[in-house]
Amino acid sequence: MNGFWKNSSTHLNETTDQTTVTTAKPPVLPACPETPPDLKGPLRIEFNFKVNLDDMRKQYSGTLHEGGRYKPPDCVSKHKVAIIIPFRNRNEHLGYWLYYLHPILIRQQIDYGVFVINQDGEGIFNRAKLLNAGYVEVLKVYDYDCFVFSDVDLVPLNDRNLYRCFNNPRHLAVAMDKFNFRLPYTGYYGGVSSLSRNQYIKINGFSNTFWGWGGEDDDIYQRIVFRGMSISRPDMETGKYRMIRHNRDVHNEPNPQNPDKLHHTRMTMDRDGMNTLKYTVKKIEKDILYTFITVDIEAPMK
Ligand code: UDH
Ligand code: MN
Repeated sequence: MNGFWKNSSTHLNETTDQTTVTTAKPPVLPACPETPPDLKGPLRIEFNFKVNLDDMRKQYSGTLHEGGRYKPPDCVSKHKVAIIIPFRNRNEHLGYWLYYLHPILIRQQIDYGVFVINQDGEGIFNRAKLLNAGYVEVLKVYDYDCFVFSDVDLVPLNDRNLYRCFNNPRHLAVAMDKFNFRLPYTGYYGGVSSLSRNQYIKINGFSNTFWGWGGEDDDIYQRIVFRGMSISRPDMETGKYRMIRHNRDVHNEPNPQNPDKLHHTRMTMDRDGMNTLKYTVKKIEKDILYTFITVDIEAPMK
């Protein structure tokens, strides 16, 4: 067990003739309610100010634990959730993400950690492979049973959109402002999604071979369907998101080979995924607000 007892403490028990030291048992906390009681519903989200991470570090020093981890203090959450963010060179977006998401996730009463998976080097970006590496790395930290995969630039507009796992793989970002708050197509699975450990294993994780922008989310969708699962989604009001405006990154151009690969998912998914994942951890940095894991995913230069 890797858990930490937030409330364990040592008491001095005074008796008349001697002082004895006993270790108090951790108090038995009730289970957290199925529906978190302090949710607000629709939220106001803006990206027109500067986030000060040092202020946030001070603000959260008594609430978050090293590495961006949290447990509700007065109830036991049954949702052990690793939030995994694919990343390279998006510090400003990460600031907003942390600023808005920590309070939301705390209100949702989940036992969570925030893990930023940073692609090392200047090679072509590979979102899905970073997510696979993140899955492996977070399980070395804690026995997470649920994985939320979130782009760094997506902030939910409603805190009733629960960052946890469901009976089927969940697609959370169903109504993004960039698609006029609509699902762009039925099989869309991009942006923010969640899978339980079993659901992830069932699909052999994600493909490692989608280099550059596009297609990897459709590949994941197909893996889910080919393994007989369906997609769970919040309603369109709850599933609203704002994406921070940005230009296309360097080394993440749309890859014309990616769409064609989708014809082969059924054939290749058993030999391209968590069972063939190869990467090296370069560095792990634990901040109070997040864990930052830099990985070398053997990216081609172009
Ligand atoms: N990401 C990075 N760094 C990169 C590339 C991608 O961190 O260099 C991550 C990040 O979490 C991002 C996610 O991968 O949110 C998805 O990449 P994206 O935001 O580029 O994907 P999106 O579909 O972009 O949002 C489409 C290109 C936008 C061009 C719009 C011009 N008007
Ligand atoms: Mn984006």
